[in-house]
Amino acid sequence: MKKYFTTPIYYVNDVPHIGHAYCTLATDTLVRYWRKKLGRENVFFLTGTDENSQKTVDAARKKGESIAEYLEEMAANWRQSWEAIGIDFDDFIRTTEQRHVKMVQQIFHTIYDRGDIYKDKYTGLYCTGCETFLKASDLDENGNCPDHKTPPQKLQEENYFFRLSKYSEPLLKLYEENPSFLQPETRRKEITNFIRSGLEDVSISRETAEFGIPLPIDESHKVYVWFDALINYISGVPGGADGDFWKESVHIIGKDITRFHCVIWPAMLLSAGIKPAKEVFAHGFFTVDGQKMSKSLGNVVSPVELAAQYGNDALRAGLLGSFEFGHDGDFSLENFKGFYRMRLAGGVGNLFHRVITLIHKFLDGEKPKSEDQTAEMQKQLQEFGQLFEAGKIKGAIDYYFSIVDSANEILNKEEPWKLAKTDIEAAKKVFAILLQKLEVLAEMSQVILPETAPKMKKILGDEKKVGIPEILFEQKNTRKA
Ligand code: ME8
Repeated sequence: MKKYFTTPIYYVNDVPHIGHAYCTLATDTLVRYWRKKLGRENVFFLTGTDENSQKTVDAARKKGESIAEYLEEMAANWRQSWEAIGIDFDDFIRTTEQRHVKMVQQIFHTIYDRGDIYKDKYTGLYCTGCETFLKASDLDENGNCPDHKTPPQKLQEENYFFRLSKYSEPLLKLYEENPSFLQPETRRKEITNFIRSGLEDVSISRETAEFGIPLPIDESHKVYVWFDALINYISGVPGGADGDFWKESVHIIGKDITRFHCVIWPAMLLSAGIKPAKEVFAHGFFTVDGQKMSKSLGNVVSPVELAAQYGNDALRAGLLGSFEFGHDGDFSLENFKGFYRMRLAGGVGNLFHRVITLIHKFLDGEKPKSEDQTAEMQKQLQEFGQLFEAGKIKGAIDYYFSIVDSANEILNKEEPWKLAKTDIEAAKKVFAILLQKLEVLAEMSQVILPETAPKMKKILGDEKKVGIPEILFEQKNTRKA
C-alpha cells in the first residue's frame, strides 16, 4: 500500500506563521504515522510554494527587489523554516519550476481539447488577497473583501473560462461514491450544498497579469494562479497522474480553500481524464489569544522562533494538541507554556528521568524480568493508530498523555523507592510495568515527538540494562511573572 500526502503550497508574500505551520505539522505528523506503518518508501510527502501570484509582484516591488531575486529568497526561507521546525518532506515544489510549468500547460491543453475552455468577456470584482473573484453579495458593509478588509479591484477583461457548470452532476456522483473524499462531515455537507445550488463557469486566465505561466493556446494571457497552483499536486508526485502514489493521494488543507480543492480541482481532473484525489481533509482555523492573527494587531506568531525557544517537539505537540484537527480553535501562549511545563517537562520528561534514575539506584541499572505485557502494549499502539487513521490528531496526543499520567500515578502510588527497601521483588514488578509504559511512549513518540523519540530509546538502553538518564525537556521559566 502507498500513501501520498500534500500540504497547500503557500504564498510567498510573507514568511510562515503558526497557521501555516499548523497545517504543515499536522501533515508531517500523519506522514510519520504512515511511514512507520508502511515503510518510508511507501509514503510520499510534498509541500512547496505558490509563486505565480500578484502577491509576489506586489511584495517584490515593496521590497525593491526583482521578482526572481525575491522568489529565490522567499522560497529558500519557507523551505528552511520547515526544515528548522522538523518537517521531513520528500519534495518541495515551486510553481516557477519548469517541471510544473510544463505540467500546467499540458493539463490546460488537455482540458482545452475536451472543449471545456472558451473565451469570453468578463467584468468582476477581484480580490488580490484571496486571488479570486468576489460577488457583490460577498462584500462586507463597507464594500470590502470580508477577509482582507480591502476594496476589490473592478476588472474588465477578456478571459478564458472553464466549463465548471458542466461538472455539477459528475461532482455529486464523485461525492456519493466516495464518502471519504472530503472530511470532516461538516465541510462535505457545505460543499455538496454549494454544488447543488448550481455551479458557474470560472475564469482561468488573466489578460493583465504581470507574472505567471503563459497559456499554451494564447501567450498573451497568463494562467489564473489557482488553476496553476492546484496542478502542483501532480507535477510534484513521483510517477505523475498515472503513478501509484497519485491513486492514494490525500490533500491536507485549511477550510478556507475547500472550494478550490473540492469543486474546481476535481472538476479540472475529471475534464482532463485524471482520477481526482482520494481524500481531502480540511482542518479548522485558529485565533491567537482569541483574536485573528494580523500584522496590525502584532499577534502573528513565528513557528521558527517558538520552536527555537521550546524545541520542535513542543511546537508540534503543543500546536496540534490545542484543538481537534478539523475544528476551529484558539492558540494561547500561556496555555502553550503550561503544556510545556506540565505535560512535557513535568509529565513525560520527569517520568522518564525518575524511572531510569530509580532503576539505577535500586537495581544497578538492570532491567527487571517482567510478565509479558506485549498484548497490552499492542492494544495501546493499535488504539493510538486508530485515532490517527480517523484524523483525530489531538485525540492521539491526549491518549499519549493519558499513558504518561497513568505511569506517574503508578509511580506515586506504589512508591517503588520505599518498596525497594522492604520488598525488592515487589519493587521490581512495579519497575517492570513502568518500563513497559516507557517503551510504548517511546514508540508513539516517533510520531508525535519525533526528535525526542531517539533520546528515549537511548535512555531505555538495551535488553539487559537501562541507559543514562537524560533531561528530555528542560524546565523553563514559563510561569507568569
Ligand atoms: O491559500 N489557522 O496559501 P496561503 C489555521 N497558495 N490554518 C491557517 C491559518 C489559521 N489562522 N492561517 C493560514 C493559499 N492557515 C494558496 C494555496 S494550494 C494549491 C494553494 C493555513 O499561504 C491553512 O492551511 O494563504 C490555509 O489553508 C493555508 O494556511 C493557506 O495558506
